[in-house]
Amino acid sequence: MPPDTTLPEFLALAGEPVEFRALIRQVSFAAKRVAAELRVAGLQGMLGSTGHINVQGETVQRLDQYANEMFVQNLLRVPAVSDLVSEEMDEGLHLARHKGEYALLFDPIDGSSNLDVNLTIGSIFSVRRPGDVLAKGRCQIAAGYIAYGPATVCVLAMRQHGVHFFTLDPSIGEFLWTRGPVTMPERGGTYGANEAHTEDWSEPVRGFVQWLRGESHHSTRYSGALVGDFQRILVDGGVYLYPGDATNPHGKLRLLYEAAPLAFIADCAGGRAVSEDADILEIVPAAIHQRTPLIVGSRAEIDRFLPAR
Ligand code: AFP
Repeated sequence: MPPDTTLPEFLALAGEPVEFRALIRQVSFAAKRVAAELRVAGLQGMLGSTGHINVQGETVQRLDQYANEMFVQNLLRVPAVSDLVSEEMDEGLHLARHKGEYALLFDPIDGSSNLDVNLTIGSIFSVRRPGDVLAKGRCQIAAGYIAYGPATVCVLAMRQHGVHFFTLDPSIGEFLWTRGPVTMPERGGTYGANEAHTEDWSEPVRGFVQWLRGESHHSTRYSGALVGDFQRILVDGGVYLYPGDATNPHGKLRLLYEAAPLAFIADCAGGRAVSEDADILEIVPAAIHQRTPLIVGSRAEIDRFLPAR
């Protein structure tokens, strides 16, 4: 792939339908707006909270609200998108006047606690058929995330083409193809988890982390933002864990727009994602904001925690 291939060119060369290309174009435009806002938020008084509590029971940061508005506004322009599900919206948004080929499920800002301290955060998205919003994650058409770090990188996974990285060139405002198809290493050298909850974890989880830390000589890398920790694992291998604990017995992360898209990306790259007793991609959601434990990463290491059936 030529190094200056833009995201739209890549999708056209890949033969993706024009409606799907329009959807990804608007996702990438929303991401560019969020990236631009993040660069100046501290200068324009856009940090801090709105004072509102969302459906998750979490305090909404100004940038959470801004990013959600950018995704909604931009996706409303795509006639092929009939349904939107967002972490920041209590209910799904159905657009009856639209044709109804795609639903977009997204977490507009993942890692909000990193906003005021200028650390990596992300946006996560999942593309489904409208009738599959509450189907298992294996039915996803595509999934991806944008990591807002030293560079802004869009990672997009599609079944037929694998996982590809596109890096934003701010001088021309385009996401340019930079690598892919990406394969997740079979094993890694780090694991990410909030070990303050160790005492609440199940015995199998505690034993697995003990193995990672001991016999497997993994180091800890945990940033407070799933997207940044996942990006490390996708490139270098390893494991990220957010198991159930006393505060979140069913896990903290949301299935539809956090765990399932990352599980899809991991699967397309040769990795694997499980809850504590099932493959994430096989879980049938009961509600749009359902939570799940998430243990994701290098297949050989995940298989050791939960042998593939
Ligand atoms: P926020 O978006 O509320 O900061 O949560 C981020 C997150 O969902 C995920 O990105 C992190 O890995 C995890 O939660 C951090 O949770 P803890 O602060 O409980 O470790």
